[in-house]
Amino acid sequence: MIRDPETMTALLDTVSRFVRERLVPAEAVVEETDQIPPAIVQEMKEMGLFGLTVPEEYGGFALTMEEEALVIMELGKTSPSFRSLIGTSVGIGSQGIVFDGTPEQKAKYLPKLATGELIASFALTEPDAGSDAASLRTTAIRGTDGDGEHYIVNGTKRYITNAPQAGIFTLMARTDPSNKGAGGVSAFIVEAGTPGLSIGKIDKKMGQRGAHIADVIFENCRVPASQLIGGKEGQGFKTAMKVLEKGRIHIAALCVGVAERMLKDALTYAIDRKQFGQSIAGFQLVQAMLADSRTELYAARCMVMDAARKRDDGGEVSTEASCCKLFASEMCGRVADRAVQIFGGAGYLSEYSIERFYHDVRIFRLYEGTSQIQQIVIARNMVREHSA
Ligand code: COS
Repeated sequence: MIRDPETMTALLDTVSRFVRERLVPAEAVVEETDQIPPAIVQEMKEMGLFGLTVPEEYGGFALTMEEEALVIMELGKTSPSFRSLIGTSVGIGSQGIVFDGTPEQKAKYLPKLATGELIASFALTEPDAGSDAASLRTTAIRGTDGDGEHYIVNGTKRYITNAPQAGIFTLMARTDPSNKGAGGVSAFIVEAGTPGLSIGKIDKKMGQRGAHIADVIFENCRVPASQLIGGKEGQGFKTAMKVLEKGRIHIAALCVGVAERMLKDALTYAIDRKQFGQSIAGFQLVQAMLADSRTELYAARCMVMDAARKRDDGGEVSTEASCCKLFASEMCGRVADRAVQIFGGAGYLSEYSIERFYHDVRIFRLYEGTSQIQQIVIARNMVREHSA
């Protein structure tokens, strides 16, 4: 749903210009320094990009899913590290509060998230709980002392995007150790700097330099009871699943954006590059790679827009979100591979951006649910719907 086409066009133009004029020229610097230049982060804040999904009453743009997907596609046309900082905060990091937070929690955190004063992070995965998220072992045990009701949190979260930058973490922890399943899990807002919370070293990874992940370690970390999202125990896994469901459409939109950029670069290269006395874009075997990429990209874009509109209309989109994430992330991997092939030897050199994108996009098939998890969600829903 696009609420106001004129405002939306203006926003997309602004983001598109920012990507072209500020982010694309800074891609190499991010790669070299493993850091998004602070001046660019400041500009992102001033543009309101950290408030894309925050409700208007808390200072955000309150974008619909369709609008968010369009903005993320634009932001995808550059190094995905830029999107990682913004997207994790406006996406999985903050949406638990938007969906299920109490009015007090929303009033306290959402305005600061909207301005980017606070960056949000999502702490679900653990060393032994990845795809099987409900088996998480981090505990949050309720108690009372002279300072009131609180939870004592112990455990380690792994691969946590934005951990070093985060001002708050949406934490999933087990409040009922006797319940080893999803029903024993609750969600919390934990502020960075809370005694007992520490951040591990920044992990070295395959791509997306400048987007940082690290362990988040809780050692007898005392979290006030008021930080329990929604004020109800046992709801945390559902909050996480709702957040991830929306996140999967967001990531699929990102895959579309990045694939568009890679295909544009590959097409430009194919037209410029001369072999056997002509532009290689004139050779049918190269044309096949361009055409297959364009076709799959079109399909992914249509899927994302359809799922986003369905969600905006209040529809149940668990299956569609997983279909989008599965298809778009796999498509993006294929487009990256073909783009390297079109660039030939140049595609293997760091000098050309395609080498960087090839590494950057590999994570799309892994995070926010692997391709195999998406297949499981889709098939399970099919069986459930058939039985009903
Ligand atoms: N929206 C709302 N509730 C949902 C939901 C959704 N999209 N998906 C599941 N739930 C609810 C279920 O309805 C169920 O509630 P009830 O017990 O009241 O029926 C509860 O959550 C548990 O669901 P389920 O039984 O399906 O849980 P499983 O342990 O079988 O796990 C998968 C389901 C595998 C789909 C889940 O663990 C998953 O998504 N894993 C991947 C995690 C992931 O994406 N990690 C990336 C980390 S973030 S980068």
